[in-house]
Amino acid sequence: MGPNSTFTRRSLLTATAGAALVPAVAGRATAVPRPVAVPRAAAAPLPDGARIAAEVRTEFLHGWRGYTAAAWGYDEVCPVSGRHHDFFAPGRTFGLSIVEALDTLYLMGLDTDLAESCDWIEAHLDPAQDAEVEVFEAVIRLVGGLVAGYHATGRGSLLARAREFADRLLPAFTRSPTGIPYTTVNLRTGAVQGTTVALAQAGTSVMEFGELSRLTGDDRYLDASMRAYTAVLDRRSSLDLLGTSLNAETGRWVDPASVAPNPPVDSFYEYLWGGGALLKNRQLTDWFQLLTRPVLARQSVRADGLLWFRSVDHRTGRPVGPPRQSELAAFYAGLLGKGGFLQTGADYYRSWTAALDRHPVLPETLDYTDLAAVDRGNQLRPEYPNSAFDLWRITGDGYYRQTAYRWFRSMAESQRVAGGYTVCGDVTVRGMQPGDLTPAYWFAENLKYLWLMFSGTPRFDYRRGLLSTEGKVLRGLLPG
Ligand code: DMJ
Repeated sequence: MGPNSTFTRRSLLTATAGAALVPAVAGRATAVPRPVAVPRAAAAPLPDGARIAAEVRTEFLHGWRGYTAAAWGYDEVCPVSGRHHDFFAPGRTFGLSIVEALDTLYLMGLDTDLAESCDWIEAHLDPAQDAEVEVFEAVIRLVGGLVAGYHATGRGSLLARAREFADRLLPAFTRSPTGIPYTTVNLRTGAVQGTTVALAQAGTSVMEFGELSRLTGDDRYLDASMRAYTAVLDRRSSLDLLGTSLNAETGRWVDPASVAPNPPVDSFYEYLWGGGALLKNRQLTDWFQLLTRPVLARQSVRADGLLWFRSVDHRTGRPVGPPRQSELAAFYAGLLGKGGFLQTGADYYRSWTAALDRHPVLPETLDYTDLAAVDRGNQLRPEYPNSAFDLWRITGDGYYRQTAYRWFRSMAESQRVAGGYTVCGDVTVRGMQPGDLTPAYWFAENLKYLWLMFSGTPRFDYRRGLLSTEGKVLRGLLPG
C-alpha cells in the first residue's frame, strides 16, 4: 500500500470532493457518486509524539526479542509456546520474519539487529530450496523485503538474493499461456501449479519486479508483471469491472464476482496505483482510475451513515453475496486517498473507526449492516494503521494520529504476551482467547506505520517515500 509523489497538507473538511480529483480516462466513463462526509467522533488528546514513538519502538522490540529468542532463523515465532512456524512449506525456512523486518529495523535505528539480520541472510537464506511456494507471498515478502533491505543497507548480497528469488519465481509467469501467473512454483525445479488465480495473485508484483528491473537493468521482471496485468485488463467487463479469479491457462473467469476492495482482489488495485507512482507508468495509473470509478459507482453503499463496499457480478453490476467486509479491505481508505478520491477514502476510514468503537480489536470479517463480527478472530493485521498513515501523509490531519494511536493501544492491551504479540481467536469475548503466532508481516507493517507517523525519522523521505502492500519501503529510505 503506497502514496502520491506530491503530498498536500489540507484539512479533510475543505478537501475537494473525490470526483473532482479524478483525471479524465479515455474509454467507457462511469459516474462516481459524490462523497458524503461520515461524521467523526471526538478523539482523546494525544501524549507527546516523541513519547509515543518511544513507546512504539519499545513494543516493536518486545515482539522482535520474542522472535529472536525463540525462533531466530525460522519463519515465524509462536510467542506463547515458544515454538516456530514454517510459513511457505513444512520443514523449510526462509527466515521470513528477519527478511520482513529489515527496513523497519533500519527506520527505527536498530542498526546492530539489522546487521545481524543481514549476516543471517548472507549465511543461511537459500532461494533454491526444494519448496513449493506461493508466488504472491514470495514476491511481496521475500523479494520486496530483500529489495527494501538493500535500499536500507546498500549490501549488494541482498539485491543478489532478491534477484535469485525473482528468477526462480519467473516460471510461474513465463510458462503461463496467458501471462497470468500460476499460483505456486517449486523454487528448485521451477515446476508450476495452481491454475485458479485470484486477482491479488495475478497483479501484485509490479512494484517489486519493476523496482528490481530498474535496479538490475533486466526488464524480464517488469515485463512479466505487465503481461499479467494486460491479460487481466483485457478480460474486464463492459462495465469496467473485474471478477475475483481466472484460469491462468484458459483466461476464463472462474469467479465472476467483483469483491473489491476485499481479498482476494485487494492488492491488485493497490499495485495499479503503486506501480504507476513508483515506476512513473502512466498506463498503470490510467488502469487504476478506469477500474476504480465503477467500483465506487456500483459497489459503494451507505449503511447508518457509514460507507462500505458490496460485491456485485462484474458482468451485470447486480449485488451478490451477503453484506460482508473483510478487515483486509481497510487498506482501501488510504489507497483511495492516494489515488485522488480523498473524501471517499476519508469516509471509508471513518467507517472502520466506527467499527473500532464497537470492537477495539477488529474482527477478521464484519457484517457491515450492524458491525457484528462474523469471523471473530484477529490475525494482528496492519490495514487500519496503514490507511491512517496514508491519509495523515496526504492531509496532515491529527485525527489520523489520534485514531492510529488508539488502535495501537488496543493491540498492546489485548494481544501482548510475554513472548511478543499474538493473533487471537475471538475479539468479542473478554480475554480474547490468545492464539500463538506473530505473523511475519507484523515486523514489516503494524508498528512501522505508527513509527513513521510519530517519530519524524530523518531516515524516511516523507514526501517521496513509497511503500509496498507489505509495508516495504521501495522508495524513500534516506541515509542517516
Ligand atoms: C499483508 O501480507 C499484505 O498487506 C497483503 O497484501 C495482505 N495483507 C497482509 C496482512 O494482513
